[in-house]
Amino acid sequence: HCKYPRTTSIIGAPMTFGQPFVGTDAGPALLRDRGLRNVLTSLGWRVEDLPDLDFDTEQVSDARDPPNARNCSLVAQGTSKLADTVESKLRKGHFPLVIGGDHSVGIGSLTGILRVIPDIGIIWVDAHADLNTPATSGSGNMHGMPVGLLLDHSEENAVDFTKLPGFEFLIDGPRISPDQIVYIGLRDIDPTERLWIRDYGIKAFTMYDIDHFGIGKVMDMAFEHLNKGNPNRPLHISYDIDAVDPLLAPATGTKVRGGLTYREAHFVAEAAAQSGNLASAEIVEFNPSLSDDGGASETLELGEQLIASFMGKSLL
Ligand code: HAR
Ligand code: MN
Ligand code: MN
Ligand code: MN
Repeated sequence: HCKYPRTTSIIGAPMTFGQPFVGTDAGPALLRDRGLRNVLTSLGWRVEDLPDLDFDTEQVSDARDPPNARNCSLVAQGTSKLADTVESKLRKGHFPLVIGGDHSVGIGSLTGILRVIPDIGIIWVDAHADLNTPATSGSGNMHGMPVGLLLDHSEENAVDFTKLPGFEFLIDGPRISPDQIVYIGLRDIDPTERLWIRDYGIKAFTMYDIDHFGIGKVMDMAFEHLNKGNPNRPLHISYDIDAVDPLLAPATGTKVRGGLTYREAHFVAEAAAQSGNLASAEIVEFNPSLSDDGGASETLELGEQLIASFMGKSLL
């Protein structure tokens, strides 16, 4: 008996509205064109390759969108669809594999997962903490907010979803408790994010920790934290490609130098697979139009290889 569901559903989430650039919508199609289905099939998965979610690109932003939550109604429309899709695939026993799209898709993936597995442990691999809310974000870009919107905040920091057109579905939606998520690879953290990571006691392994302990020890500590009290706790990995060093993954919108090496990037993914508890995954923030041809295909190739690693490819 294996712990993995035997079928994975590839869910293309071609979202661009969580950040200012065009191009993040190309990720799902380009990964499919590279042969993602075959990669997964060769790892033993049955693959349900769904058509990309239909994120309306023609609709202009709602005039009520607040400036501190840009394209709010469009992000809400897409992430609401994604939440429903992820929820229904999990209920069928499938493994949702969400391909972004910018990281605002995490709002939808996590909401869908939490509806079915409220206790899911979350591995957030990213240069950024994505812990802003409309009240704290300096940019108003919602790809910097997925964790911030869904966190079970103290009363004073709580998000008012009635002020975010389209996000009514989150008013009574499920929340992430601060001990439910672990960060890997952080190196660009805003002041309020830093404050909240400390005040809420969120487990965060920055690049400093990876340099200090090595990636093996860091992942051991990450699982020790998430598995406290339940060695079989189901896990979700949310992999932002900008966690990887921009020399290796240049085709992404918010590059931060000093990221994961090739092997560190894979080790995180391999360790997640090795846990035997992975229940769902997402990979986000490819933007092939932000790099020349060489950089874009290099980044997508790395993405494909990382997917293979967290979907169970082992070196031996
Ligand atoms: N913290 C910054 C902001 O909120 C930038 C974070 C967004 N960048 C990402 N997400 N790619 O990981 O605007
Ligand atoms: Mn089984
Ligand atoms: Mn991110
Ligand atoms: Mn990021």
